[in-house]
Amino acid sequence: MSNDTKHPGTLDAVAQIPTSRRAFLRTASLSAVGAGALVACSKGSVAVAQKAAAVAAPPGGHETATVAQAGAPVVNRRAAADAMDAMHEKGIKAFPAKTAGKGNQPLAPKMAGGVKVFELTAREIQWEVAPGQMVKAMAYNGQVPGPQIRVQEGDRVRMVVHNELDQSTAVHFHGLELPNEQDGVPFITQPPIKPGESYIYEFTVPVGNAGSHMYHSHHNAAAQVGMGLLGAFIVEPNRPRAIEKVDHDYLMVLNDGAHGYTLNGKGFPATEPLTARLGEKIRIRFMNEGMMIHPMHLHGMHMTVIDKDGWAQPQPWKCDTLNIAPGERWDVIVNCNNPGTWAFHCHILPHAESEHGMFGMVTALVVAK
Ligand SMILES: [Cu+2]
Repeated sequence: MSNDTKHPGTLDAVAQIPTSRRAFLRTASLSAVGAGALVACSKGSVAVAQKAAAVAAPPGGHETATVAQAGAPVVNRRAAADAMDAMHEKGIKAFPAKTAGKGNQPLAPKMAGGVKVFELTAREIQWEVAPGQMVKAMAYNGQVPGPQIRVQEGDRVRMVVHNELDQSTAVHFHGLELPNEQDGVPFITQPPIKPGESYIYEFTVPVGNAGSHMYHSHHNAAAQVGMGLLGAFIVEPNRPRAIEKVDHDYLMVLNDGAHGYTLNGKGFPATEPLTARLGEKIRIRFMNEGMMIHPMHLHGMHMTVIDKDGWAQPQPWKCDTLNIAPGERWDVIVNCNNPGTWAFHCHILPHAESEHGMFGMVTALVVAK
């Protein structure tokens, strides 16, 4: 009978269990995990596990049945489930967890003769990406994402950039259709900004170029953007559409570099929930500063997509899962008509959940009655 648990399918299933799951099973104090228990954790081999359990279970004791093998230690499946569930519950109960530092803070410009002047200082910092988890970051003005810049179509803007990093950098204004020399790409449109140097960009935001744009490093960018040199550059339209009139305007900047999977610079449970009252309309500006796609899925309500990369869609369209590719910005409206706390997460599940519970690209939309 123990042959059942040595079926080739069983071994395949065990081989597919990621290292971290095996680590979990060890740390869950399961006395010498037998093949039967591993199978029980693997969806693909449920039938095999059930068969093994049925064989080993005492009559009427299915709920807390132990899986036994000749010569193998006994494992309590219920205890294993409880241990895993406790980790999941702990994460949810901690949400939203307080951490030091907050990104996306609005940066007020200084006015200089009709020009809106913004100052950015790039510097290496320590950043608390999740509770107690400090990481090395490169940040504008000490924030990840960098400060939120909001201007209007037609504004004259001056960006003063100070480089206090140990490496050169440059700033690209992603989505803005600027004169070539303001594009921020070293050796194509400008020299790199060396450590200790400052550089000034100045341009007029084109009329007709409103929407959710970004600014980020365009030098050693996989590392620099991955470590936090990025931010939102939002251009308000001169003539807003009726559909843009909302009660809350939320930013959701996605990243997947050195800090893991993050929303607005934090991983769950340190992510911030979106909140609204029943009947309110919210706008969410998704921006992907990472290197992977992230299909963002909202539970309980649909999203109405209005803009892609700042450009109005020919017609608003609806979805509940919206794929955000690197470099893309998508603007959606949610009519918050379903009360409750709704999970809101990337649906590439290894970006959001493990046997230890939820992490990374998970937040919630809380609709209060
Ligand atoms: Cu993802």
